[in-house]
Amino acid sequence: MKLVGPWISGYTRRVGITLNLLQIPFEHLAHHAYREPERVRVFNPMVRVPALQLDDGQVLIDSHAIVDYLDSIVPADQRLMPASGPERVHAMQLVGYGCACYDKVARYCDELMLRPEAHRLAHLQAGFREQLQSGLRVLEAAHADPWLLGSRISQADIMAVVAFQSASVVLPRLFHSESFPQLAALTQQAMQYTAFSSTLPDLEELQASGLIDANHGV
Ligand SMILES: N[C@@H](CCC(=O)N[C@@H](CS)C(=O)NCC(=O)O)C(=O)O
Repeated sequence: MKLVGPWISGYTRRVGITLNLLQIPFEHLAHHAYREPERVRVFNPMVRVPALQLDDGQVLIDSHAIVDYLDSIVPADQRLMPASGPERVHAMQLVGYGCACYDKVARYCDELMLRPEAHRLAHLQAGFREQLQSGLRVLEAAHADPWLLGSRISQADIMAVVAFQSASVVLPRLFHSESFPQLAALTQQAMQYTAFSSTLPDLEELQASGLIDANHGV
């Protein structure tokens, strides 16, 4: 399989962590949708990542569809989402908040990277920050013992960690271990796993994207 997209894309990172946790071998093509559109277009005419090319050449897009597919090809006891019932509903709620939070980080970043400062809308940026804070508070209140669904790691943990880490890099003064101690502890726990630590975007990648300056943080 080939996973297309850089780790700076939280949705690509979600798929990379999932592939790693499920021990599915893959080739990583870190093509960036904005910086290398022609390379991404080969896999997705909409020039969006992540895209996952299967060994038979078919391509799946959208992290939701991709992780659902990946769960379907591993034995039931390894899956990262509960199959049914109240546990699945709870997991879907948490994954929904994790994705929505990451979405706000991504939109905030798009504003920073793509729109010249003079044209940025302060109320839009403030709105993203408030929405992000509200969403992360929901995840902070979801008790992780040791993981959000209990004894086993799940998609809820993956997306909560991806969203919190991204928020704390982009807006470090708002999102840190004192304001969100539970999410910080969950992140620290997850980072013990190579699946998470090996997919962390490096500082140079973040600086090249214009998201953080040399002082690390905006
Ligand atoms: N719902 C999609 C969102 C994918 C997404 O927003 N990808 C971003 C990078 S994180 C991207 O490629 N943006 C370029 C674009 O959509 O034009 C998913 O879960 O995969």
